[in-house]
Amino acid sequence: MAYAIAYVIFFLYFCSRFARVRSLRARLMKIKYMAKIALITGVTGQDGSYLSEFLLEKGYEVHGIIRRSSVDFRERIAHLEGTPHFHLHYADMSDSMSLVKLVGKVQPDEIYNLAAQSHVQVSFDAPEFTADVDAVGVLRVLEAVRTNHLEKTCKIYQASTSELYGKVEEVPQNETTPFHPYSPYAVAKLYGYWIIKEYREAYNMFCCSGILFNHESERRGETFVTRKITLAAARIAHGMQDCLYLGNLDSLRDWGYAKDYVECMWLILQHDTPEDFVIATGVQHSVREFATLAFKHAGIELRWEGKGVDEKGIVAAVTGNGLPVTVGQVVVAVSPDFYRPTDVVNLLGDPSKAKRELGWNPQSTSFEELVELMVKHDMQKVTREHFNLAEYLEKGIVK
Ligand code: NAP
Ligand code: G4F
Repeated sequence: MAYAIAYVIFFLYFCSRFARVRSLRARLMKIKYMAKIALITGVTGQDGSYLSEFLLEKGYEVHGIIRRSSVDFRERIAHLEGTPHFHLHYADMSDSMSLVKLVGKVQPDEIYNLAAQSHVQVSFDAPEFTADVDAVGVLRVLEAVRTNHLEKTCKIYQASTSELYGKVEEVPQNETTPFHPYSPYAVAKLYGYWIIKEYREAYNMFCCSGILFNHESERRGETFVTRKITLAAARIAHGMQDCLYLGNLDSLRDWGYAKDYVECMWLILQHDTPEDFVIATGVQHSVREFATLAFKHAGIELRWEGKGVDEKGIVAAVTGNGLPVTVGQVVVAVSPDFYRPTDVVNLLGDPSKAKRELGWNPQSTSFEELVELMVKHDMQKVTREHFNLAEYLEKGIVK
């Protein structure tokens, strides 16, 4: 009898040890094969959508923050919704508690903080909201990580901007160029840049800023100048709009392709040490040059006449078949509505450090290719367009 009891006890003990070893082994296997977890704020934006695709392809589990809105269709990420390893959560950059809870729940290895009120001109109309989201929002993300005791394991990418150089103090701009922010947006982003640097030094956190110059795509918001131009060129070529109204045509930008730039965000977090990087193409063009090339791809050659507010873009030749425009017609005009109280007019980035240390190719998509792909996309889009934002833009109702 005693033998039988001893045998049962031994058997039960053996089973429990075996189960524990098995569960430990399962846990180790899970750690070994577990996908990295990324949390993206601003997942519905231009960059957030490309970054989600990029990280999912790399095998990440991707979590994104969305805001409640009266329209539920999230155009840029609609194709990802419902795919495995892609999860959306409600939170807001102005709501610390929502961020603390979400970071605790998701336990991310990497956070990409892309959420922002990202329109420079709008920041003059809504400066306080811009400061709350673009400046204090960064602090809230950092504190959410610390509150959940993840500061040793969770890396953070901050979407910083060439707008920090603002009223530029040198051309081209690199990581050592002094900042001179020139809009409420840039001032808010400057706080984000410094608080990231502060937490890196004070708490030894792996947090970095990518100082990204303008990057565009067929998913670019329709009120940024490049997309406003490509959409209008397409609409004018289809007889759906008469004239495009712009602000400062002399403004110079270093424009790259957003899809190329999200790779850099990831590379910055894979670097051995947490550092800030300028991400740019090193090539500069004016708004006027962008418009000339965009209209050319839509089948309309432009010539320019006049100066300042009186400058006009006039049809010089029609190269597209059967376009409803005539030589001599004014298709671009200037409206002071699109002038800014202070404007940043000379951005040109020096991406040498990113090239050297991250092995990133700053010119995988050229300016010419970028303009062409955006116009091609919009020529197709306008034929199926119902929502008439461009008409509002033409009338200057929204900026
Ligand atoms: P975007 O298309 O305007 O996207 C901004 C994103 O932020 C959207 O997903 C938006 O959500 C979200 N957002 C705004 N306010 C929020 C809030 N209170 N709570 C949660 N989410 C909020 O911008 P982007 O061009 O992708 O740029 C991404 C980031 O890079 C931004 O921080 C921008 O300032 C910075 N940046 C952009 C460029 C550029 O050339 N694109 C250059 C340098 C830096 P909704 O969809 O709900 O509005
Ligand atoms: O396309 P934009 O509105 O972009 P901006 O101001 O450079 O800001 C973008 O790039 C920044 C990086 O440098 C980001 F941080 C920011 O989030 C955003 O993505 O304007 C470009 C230039 C400006 O000088 C503006 O004055 O184009 C000029 N412009 C001329 N006419 C116009 C217009 N801009 C807009 N949006 N609309 C016009 O009609």
